[in-house]
Amino acid sequence: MFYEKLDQFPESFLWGAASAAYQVEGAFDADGKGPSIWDEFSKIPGKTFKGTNGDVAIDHYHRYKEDVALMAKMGLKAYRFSVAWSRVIPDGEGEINQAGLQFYVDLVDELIANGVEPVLTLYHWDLPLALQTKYGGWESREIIPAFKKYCQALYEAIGDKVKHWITFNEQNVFTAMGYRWETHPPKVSDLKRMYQANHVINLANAEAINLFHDMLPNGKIGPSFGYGPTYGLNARPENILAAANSHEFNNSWWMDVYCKGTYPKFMYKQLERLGIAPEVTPADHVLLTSAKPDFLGINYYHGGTVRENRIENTSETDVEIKEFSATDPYLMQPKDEQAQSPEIPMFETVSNPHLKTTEWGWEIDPVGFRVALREVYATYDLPIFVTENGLGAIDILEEDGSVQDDVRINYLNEHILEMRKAITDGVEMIGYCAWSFTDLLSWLNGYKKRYGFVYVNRDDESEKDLARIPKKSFFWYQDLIAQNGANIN
Ligand code: BGP
Repeated sequence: MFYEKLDQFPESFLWGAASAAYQVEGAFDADGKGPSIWDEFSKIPGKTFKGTNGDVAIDHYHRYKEDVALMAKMGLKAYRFSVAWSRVIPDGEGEINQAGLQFYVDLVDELIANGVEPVLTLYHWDLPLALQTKYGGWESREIIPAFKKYCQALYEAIGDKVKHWITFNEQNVFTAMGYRWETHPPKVSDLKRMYQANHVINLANAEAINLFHDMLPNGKIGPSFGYGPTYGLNARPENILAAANSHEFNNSWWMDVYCKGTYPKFMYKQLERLGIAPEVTPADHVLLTSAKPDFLGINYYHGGTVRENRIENTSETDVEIKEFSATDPYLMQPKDEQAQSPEIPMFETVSNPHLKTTEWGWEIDPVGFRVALREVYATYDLPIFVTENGLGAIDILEEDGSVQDDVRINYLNEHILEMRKAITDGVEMIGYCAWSFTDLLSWLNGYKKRYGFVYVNRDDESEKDLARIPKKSFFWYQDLIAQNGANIN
C-alpha cells in the first residue's frame, strides 16, 4: 500500500521505553527481597555470558530517581517496567514485604510526578524461587492462587495510578527457553511439560485479567507477546502451507488463547497426535473464554522464514537452514536429538535471503513490523501497544564522552516509519516502547549487548561507576517525541 502522505501519530500516542526488574534493579537481596529463579540460575557455571548476573545490574533500585530524571529530560511519555514478585512477596505466596512493595509505589509516584506514564508488567520471568521449589513453578496449578494474591497486592497498592498493565511478558519465549531448550530456568527439556506449564500460565493470565477487571474497571490490561510474522520462502504452495503451519505454531498458539480462549485447531490436533497436548478441562475452557484483554502488547524483534517440512521436501536444497541458536529465543530450529519435535512435519526454518542481520544474527526486518501489526489488528481487533522493539549492539564510549549509536537510530527510525505506515493503513495503536531506556543486563548476553538510549558505564567484568551517559539516540528520540513522530517520513 503506497501513500502520498502518511497519517500523523495520535495526539495521545505514548512514546516510551521499557525494562524488566531483573535486568535493571540489582539489590537482589535488599530490604527483605526473596530469591527468584534467576538469582539461582545465573549463578550456575556456564549458563550466562561470562557468568554475568543481576545482583547489581545497573542498580536502578538505588538510582531510580536519577533514571526517572533522565526520562523527564528526554520527554518520555511512558516507561514500562516490571515488578519482581519476590520483592513484594519473598516466598511468592506468604507475607507481603512492605518495603519491597513500597519501592514500586515510590517508582510509580516518581514517574507520575515527572510526567511519565508508568506501564507495569506483572511477570517478566523472575519467579520466586520458593514457588519453583515447592510446587515445581508453572507446572502446577497450585501456583495460580499465589499469582492472584501477588496481583491483588499490586492492584490494591497501585490501583488507578497505572493505566496500562501487562500480565505476562513473552510467554512464548520463557516457556520455550525454560522448558524446552534448557537455556532459562528451570532448565527443563520436555515438550509435554512445556505445554502443560504453558497451559497453567494461560489460566493464571486469565485469572489475573478477571481479577483486574473486578478491582480496577477503569484500567487496561493485556499480555505482551513476542510476535513475528512467518513468511514462505517463495510462492511454492508447499511453502505457503508451511508458513501457515509456522504461524499457528509460533503465534496463534498463544494469541488465540488470549483473545478467543481456545487453542488453534491444527496445532492442537498435532500435539494430541504426539501425546503432548495440554489437558483442558471444561472449567479451564470457561475461565479462558471469560477473560478478555483490553489491548495487546506486542514485542517485535523479527519474524521467520520457512519452507516445506524436511520430510516431504525434496526439491529445494540450496538455501541456508537456520541453525539452532541458544541465545535467539525466536523461531529456533530443532536438530539431532530434538528432531522428535512437533514442527518437524510442519515446516523448516530457513534464512531470509532478503534480510540483513544484527551482530547477534537477528534478522532486521522493519516491513515485518508493519506486517505483524496489521496481522494482529486484523485478527484480534484490539488496540496494540508495542511494548518492546530495539537493536542490541556493541556501543563504544568515545574519549570525548559521547556514544555515536547511529546504527540504533537507523534501526529505530526504519521501524517507527513502518509503524506509522501501519497506523495509516488503519491499525489502532496506543504507544511504542523501545527496548530499552538505559543499557541493562541481557539475560544470556551480559552487558556487552546493549540496547539503551542511555549508556551505563559498566561491563561484564566490572561495575565501574555505573554512570549514566545519554547516547546520540537519546537526543534523537527526544526530538522525535517533541514532534510526535512527525519527522519520521
Ligand atoms: C525480549 C525480552 C527482554 C529483552 C529482549 C532482548 O525477549 O522480553 O527482556 O531481553 O528480548 O533480548 P536479548 O537481551 O536476549 O538480546
